[in-house]
Amino acid sequence: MSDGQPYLRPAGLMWGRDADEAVEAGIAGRIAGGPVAYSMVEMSFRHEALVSRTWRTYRDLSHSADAVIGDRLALIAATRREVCGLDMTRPVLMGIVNVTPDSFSDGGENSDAETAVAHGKALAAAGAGILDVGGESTRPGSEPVSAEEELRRVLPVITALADSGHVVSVDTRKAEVMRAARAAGARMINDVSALTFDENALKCARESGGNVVLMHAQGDPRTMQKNPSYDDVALDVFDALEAWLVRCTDAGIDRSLLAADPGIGFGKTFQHNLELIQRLSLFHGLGVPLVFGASRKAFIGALTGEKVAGNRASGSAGAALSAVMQGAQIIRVHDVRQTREALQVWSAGSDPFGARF
Ligand code: 8Y4
Repeated sequence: MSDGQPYLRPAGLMWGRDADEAVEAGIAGRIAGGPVAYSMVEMSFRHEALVSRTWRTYRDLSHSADAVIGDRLALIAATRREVCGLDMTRPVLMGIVNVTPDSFSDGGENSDAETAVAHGKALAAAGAGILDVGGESTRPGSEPVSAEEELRRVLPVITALADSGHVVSVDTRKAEVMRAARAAGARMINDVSALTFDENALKCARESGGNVVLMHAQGDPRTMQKNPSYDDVALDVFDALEAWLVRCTDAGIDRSLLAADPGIGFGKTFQHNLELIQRLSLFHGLGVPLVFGASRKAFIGALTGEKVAGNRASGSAGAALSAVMQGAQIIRVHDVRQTREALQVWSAGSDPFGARF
């Protein structure tokens, strides 16, 4: 959007009871049919590499005669379709199940798989609605693995968890892994390259007929943290996600099967990550469920001084809370129990007569 069209970011956010009452009073609009409402809108305009911003009340903007603005407000408002049979009008936790050698000590033949399955079941019991199973590390600087090795790691875990009735997503960039994972019972593809890494991924995702998470990354995991650069990080990520959504729908994937994720930490500096969190509600203008993953990432350690990733549960819960307050629908976390508890207590105080988490 370089031709003077505005980007609309819902602001002046309310959650739970205040949201209901402000919508009822006609001074706020609901986001995605969910627990959040907004009373103000920040409008951003691009001028080459520069951005100007201005503020409107929701009330004023909702009476705009401009069709572009009306269309964008409608995308923000529309109730999202279910994802893997899960209602998107309340936040869902996606529990992380890593099946990489660095995530478990290698004992015997199947010990990695058995440990991962047990871990996944514990995350589901702790409150995860989706289990995200991945066999390739995409940490900054990590090396790619072969499809054979990735399949060897994730397939037994996906099969066991899906057969036990859990909703499983597969975290992969490879079409071959997507196809086999779907056949083994995975209901969603979570691709940190937004179906751009593997030339067969787009076709494979369409044929699978399942949900797909398109995550934004600048560069590939090996080099992405070298020198991340944007004109305006939130607007640039928005445009990239919009372009990838169009690429998917052009390839025949139903838009209601797609979700979008700004990709915290993937080709972003510390400052970029914070700005993406601050402006997260912008991405509701894409009209699809938002996935958000900040769990244990380096910027949390930088903020709290906690160098050990496994000790970042409370800091990560703070990030999750920020995302849920802004209406993000799916929160990808390692520490499901701690995140669920933090959100439960906070949401009860925001919604004393309801239960929207
Ligand atoms: C410690 C632990 C430090 C983990 C860094 C990390 C996302 C994702 C990843 C995300 C979606 C990670 C697969 C990176 N992050 N998928 N995957 N969104 N949709 N790093 O943010 O967890 S892996």
